[in-house]
Amino acid sequence: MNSVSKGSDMANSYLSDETITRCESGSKEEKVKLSKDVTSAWSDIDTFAAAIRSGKTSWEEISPDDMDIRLKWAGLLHRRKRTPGKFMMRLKVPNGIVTSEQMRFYGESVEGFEEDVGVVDITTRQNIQLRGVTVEAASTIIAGLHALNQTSFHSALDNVRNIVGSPLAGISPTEILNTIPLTTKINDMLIRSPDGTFGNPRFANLPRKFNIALSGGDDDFSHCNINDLGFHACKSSEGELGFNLDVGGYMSIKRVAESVPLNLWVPEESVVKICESVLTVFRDEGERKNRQKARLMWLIEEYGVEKFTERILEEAGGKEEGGFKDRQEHVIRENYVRQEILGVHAQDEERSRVGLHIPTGRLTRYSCKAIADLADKYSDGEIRLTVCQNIILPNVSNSDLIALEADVNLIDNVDFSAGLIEGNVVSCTGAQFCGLAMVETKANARRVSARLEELVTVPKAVRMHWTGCPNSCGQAQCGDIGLMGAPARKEIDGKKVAVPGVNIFVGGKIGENPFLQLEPRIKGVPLDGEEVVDVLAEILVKDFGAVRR
Ligand code: SRM
Ligand code: SF4
Repeated sequence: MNSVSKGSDMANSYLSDETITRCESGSKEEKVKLSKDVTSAWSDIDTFAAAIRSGKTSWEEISPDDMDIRLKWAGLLHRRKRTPGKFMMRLKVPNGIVTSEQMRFYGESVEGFEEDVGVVDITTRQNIQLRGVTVEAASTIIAGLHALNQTSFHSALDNVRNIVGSPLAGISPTEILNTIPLTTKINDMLIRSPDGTFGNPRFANLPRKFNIALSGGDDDFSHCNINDLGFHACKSSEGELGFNLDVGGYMSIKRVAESVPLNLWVPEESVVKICESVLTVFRDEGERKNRQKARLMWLIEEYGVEKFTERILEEAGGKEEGGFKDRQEHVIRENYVRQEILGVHAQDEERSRVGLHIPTGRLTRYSCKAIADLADKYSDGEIRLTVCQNIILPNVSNSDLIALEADVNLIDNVDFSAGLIEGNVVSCTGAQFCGLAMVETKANARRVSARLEELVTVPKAVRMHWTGCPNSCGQAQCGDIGLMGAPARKEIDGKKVAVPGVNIFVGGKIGENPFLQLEPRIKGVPLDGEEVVDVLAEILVKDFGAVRR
């Protein structure tokens, strides 16, 4: 498997001759990936930056294969269509744990850029993206991240995306297992080279992106069902800690698939091993030609669930060897109620965790600094990101809560409390920066949710997920209400004209017993003006017990 004969470099040495042959006749992306070492992106960025700084070249002269594809290996996604010459830099933040120092650094990193382009986003994978980044700035930012024990490597192109864990890990009274040490170990296995530095080519060239999520308790804040690997915490019948494993969940234009359960329970100490094993099988056997069929689910279906389980156990050294067992029964506790993230909640007798609302996950250079200051003052410098694009400050002394609220109220775009509609909006990037978007999302999400708060009151939180196109980065199918960018028509001056619109999904569920709503209830609702607001208000009244104000 580790033959080096065809691959002329370290990265390709992890691909077998057979895989390299398949890549050679594979998709355009496979050829671009194969034509230069994975590790090149990690050093090219310094070379390009130095050349631009010294005036020897400009970003326009960098080859599009490097600029638009290979630099993604370093977490740099060129926004050629929306902000030419500027990157979005995606980081890796396992389990969404950020220090105040790192948060301050994010804000400082975008300081030199134009104000509306140089922003920072919390993503739907509990992660951070910096925007407006130029080639010259990128290499300095990467060095700064590395000095803070963080990286942007391995966050885009065909590798494992941010490892999602429970945002209440270690502080939830109902937790079965703390996901933080495990998300860190998986992340380290993936991105650190044997000498501990960032960048390890071993799983950097997969057939396609790969998502891993670990859930530490019944709430499943991590959305295991839409990840390629979803680990659900569950004690074995002997009381050992571990996880039942679900596989193959994903969303795309071509297909949205809920993960399928394996008859497999993984002890805590074999989690990294089973990740390595699945990734090895996926890397070596996954589809390399048709990118629409290159997600893990297609390989599982080729094998059949049982044979796939046998194959990954074989790769992991055997069932007994790793302490693996058949799937263990997990009974959800009686009167289970999913815990709330936003707001103030008891952590222990003296301390609280405080969930702060960040509208659509958008942070400015100012709010990054202000949040870092809050964390230093109130939460031992710790900040936790959530897949709902909000933050949690843990460990806040109960006697500090009033002062914290007063401080938060001074910060723009950070809310101590938010409405049941506005507080539960999730939104993908949309047309402001994303070249694939059919519509603008974040601004619309804010405008529409604010209007809805004016029009109706709802008895409980309603989760609205906005996504600018069917790739569903904003996970529309999971939302109580999902809005997906789509074509629409509107009568203007007596004529029907094409306008940006949304398809509206109703009834997705998260947590235990999740449900993906695959079919939109209403299609092609124009996004500008009041029509979309009226349609949503009607849905809120009919399906969610809303009352008109
Ligand atoms: Fe995504 C592609 C943004 C979570 C499915 N996604 C993209 C690109 C890179 C397209 C592009 O080049 O412009 C978007 C970058 C826009 C930008 O400038 O930010 C993009 N995806 C995002 C983020 C930032 C949305 C957000 O605002 O939070 C999320 C970043 C997560 C992270 O930190 O890594 C994001 N994307 C998701 C999710 C949700 C999840 O992981 O839970 C999904 C569905 C789950 C999945 O992947 O199975 C998702 N994104 C996609 C797809 C469809 C994948 C496929 O198999 O076809 C694409 C298209 C692609 O990869 O070719 C895509
Ligand atoms: Fe871009 Fe579409 Fe993903 Fe939104 S859902 S970030 S528009 S690719």
